[in-house]
Amino acid sequence: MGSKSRSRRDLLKGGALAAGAVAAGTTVDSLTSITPASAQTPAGAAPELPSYAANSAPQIPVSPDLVSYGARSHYVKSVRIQEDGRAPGVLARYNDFGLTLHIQTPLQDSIGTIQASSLHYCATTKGSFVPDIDPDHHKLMIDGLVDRPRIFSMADLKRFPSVTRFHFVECIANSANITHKTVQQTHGTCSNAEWTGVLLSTLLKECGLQEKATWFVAEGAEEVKGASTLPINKAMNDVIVAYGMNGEPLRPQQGFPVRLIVPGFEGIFNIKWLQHIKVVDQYQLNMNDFGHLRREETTASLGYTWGPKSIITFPSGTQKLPEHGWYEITGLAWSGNGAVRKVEVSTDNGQTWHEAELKGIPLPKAHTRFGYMWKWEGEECVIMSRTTDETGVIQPTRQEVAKALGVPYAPNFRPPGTNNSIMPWKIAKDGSVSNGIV
Ligand SMILES: Nc1nc2c(c(=O)[nH]1)N[C@H]1C(S)=C(S)[C@@H](COP(=O)(O)O)O[C@H]1N2
Ligand SMILES: [Mo]
Repeated sequence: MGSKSRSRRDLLKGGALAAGAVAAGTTVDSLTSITPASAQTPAGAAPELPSYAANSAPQIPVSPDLVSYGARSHYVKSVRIQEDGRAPGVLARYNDFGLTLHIQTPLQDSIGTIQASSLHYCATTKGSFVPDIDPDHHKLMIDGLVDRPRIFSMADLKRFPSVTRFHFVECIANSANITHKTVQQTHGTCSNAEWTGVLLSTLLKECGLQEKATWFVAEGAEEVKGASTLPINKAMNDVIVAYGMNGEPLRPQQGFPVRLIVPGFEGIFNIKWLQHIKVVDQYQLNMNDFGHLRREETTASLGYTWGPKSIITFPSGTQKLPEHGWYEITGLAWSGNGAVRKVEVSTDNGQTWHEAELKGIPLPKAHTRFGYMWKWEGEECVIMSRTTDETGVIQPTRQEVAKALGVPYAPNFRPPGTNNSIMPWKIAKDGSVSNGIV
């Protein structure tokens, strides 16, 4: 090794790499130990970097389409998939993409915390077609137990003070297919985005909420009118009537032109193509409530919130570690109770836990990316992560959930409501990763 490359190594050792590793609670011996052999510059040799000079190498032609609306590189292949049925390989109820059903986001390829709008998961409870709504003609009616029933146009909604917040949306069906192979199949019915809109509390104050109000029913504009009943205190807390997503209007599959974002609650409450909000004084069973949620009024709203949850996205099911050495175990953590306080990673099947580095400031009811630097020596092992949220609640193991419910534990155990249990991934001696439950 020439002195030039050694000094570069020392610089990196004392600098960015070492700092990152210390934050993650590990030590890095040298650059060689963390950098794959294939990525190192041979000593003394001038680096050969490909050139993309005009006329001599591939170029992306500038088309009017690319001028008006950009596109990702054709080298990037990550795509959503239609959710499998409960048995692997069996497609869920509606197998026509014209009818939206459960479409899962490719979490294994996710970067950072925001899901690109084109890759956001998508769910429609009763398999209706996506309505093609002209925003200039769309109306949102608020009536029921209010002093001044109102009908708002999209332009009306945009005249109120707006909020812009990051929140996850997660279908109750997420983690239902917990024994499937990939993280997209087991956890891909959850995404995080930046939502912009007006707080529902602002609109309800405008309409004059009456004292008897205890619940509200929110209804979509589509054929089957997805509707849910929600507690009025949630409406007055942090529910958003959202028209913006990731810097542009909502996508049709996400409820264009306007939807509810109900932070931390089960996905089904985030009513898309929002058309009608009726304020009422008793719990009502609607299309989405019936057969999906607990039907007993006093306990109904208690089970609406997602507990602390996390999932390792790399390395995850069907991926492969190419060689021994350093890797960043990374994934997403969130909680419907508030912000993530701590994420821990175990590489020995839950016997010992190490605090992971949180990437950025954890936001309430939103995804937080975590990372943990780990040196894999080729041993067979089980890796997993767990979240503690700001209320102090810790993500449970699957066995703990079964015990709390008083049912015997089996690998295919599925809790009846929200499933926020710890997900293990198994790493074999050859580096291949598989579902750690089965
Ligand atoms: N109008 C309407 N809103 C709806 C639904 C629906 O079927 N109709 N599905 C709900 C369900 S089950 C979920 S999980 C979320 C999914 O939101 P997304 O498709 O933007 O990911 O929307 C909810 N909002
Ligand atoms: Mo859902």
